[in-house]
Amino acid sequence: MTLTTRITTLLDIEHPVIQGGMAWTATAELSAAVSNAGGIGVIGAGHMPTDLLREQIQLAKELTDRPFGINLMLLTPHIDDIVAMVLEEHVPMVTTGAGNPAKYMGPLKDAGIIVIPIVPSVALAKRMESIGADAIIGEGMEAGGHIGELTTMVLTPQLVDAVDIPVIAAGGIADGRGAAAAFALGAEGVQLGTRFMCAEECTIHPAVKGQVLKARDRDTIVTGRSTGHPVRVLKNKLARQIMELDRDNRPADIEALGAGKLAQAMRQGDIEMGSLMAGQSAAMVSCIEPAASIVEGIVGEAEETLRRLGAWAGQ
Ligand code: TUI
Repeated sequence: MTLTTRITTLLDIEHPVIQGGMAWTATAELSAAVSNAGGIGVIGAGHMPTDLLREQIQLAKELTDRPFGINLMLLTPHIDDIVAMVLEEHVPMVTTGAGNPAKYMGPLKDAGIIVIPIVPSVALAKRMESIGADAIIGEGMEAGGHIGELTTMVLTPQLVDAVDIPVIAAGGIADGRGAAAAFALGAEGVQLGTRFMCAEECTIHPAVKGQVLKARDRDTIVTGRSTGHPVRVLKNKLARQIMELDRDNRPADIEALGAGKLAQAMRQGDIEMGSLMAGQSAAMVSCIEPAASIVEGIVGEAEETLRRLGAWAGQ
């Protein structure tokens, strides 16, 4: 069995497995490794300076001949510069997060770039289809980082019913069983972020990988609801401080306290006062292994699950 879908055809990849474009986490090394394994890696732009991101793109091009992507984080103040650079670099694909990418759709499409917006709702998905998105990623609130309000289980089938372009499911998927479930809901691809944090090629600080490996079912929390940009993180001292500010409805203080904290965790390894963005599926990540093993494991387990269900239903 091979999991061939409109997503594998669109992106010219072997497996419908997308690695989430996590800021300060999904670097060129990780993304190239996922692409080389037959999925597609996505470098997280986040708030990264434009020149540094350009170097990451150039490094990814050296490390893989296969397609890879960039995630554009639309809340970053210098997003116009980043998009201009991405157009120059002829990146094969972009995903967008944390906003509406309408302003950039025309230029990106004109440059021949495949555009896949991440959406938390049906309304935004329909809008993205109407302005020319090639596919959409529906991200449930099980995911790490900035999230919407719906779960993957209810968002995915509604997106599949609402649009004709292919839907990729994200949020809460960490293995082949989750991928098979997403395919059952009508998704044609899956995006995983948290699971890839513990890939060998992921360059985040080992202390953060340790926290993901240690995480249990209730170890994430959604902080910053009062800011209008809720963020799921692993519980730590910073998360507790932000929760207190949330309770006192002090969004400006949360923005100030949160500034730079993602890099502080992922690059410097500050697991107490850094922002440990990760999804609920952290509890399902149990070892550090090469990205290729992760991709192959997910695909193999998804195929096995689908075969088992097929045999069961056929009885
Ligand atoms: O973007 C993400 N995850 C992220 S971005 C990020 S950086 C950040 N840090 C602090 C506060 C806010 C952001 C960390 N993690 N995932 C994709 C995603 N996009 N999830 C939800 C959305 C989204 C939300 C609203 C997409 C569009 C949207 O549209 C609102 C509108 O303008 O219509």
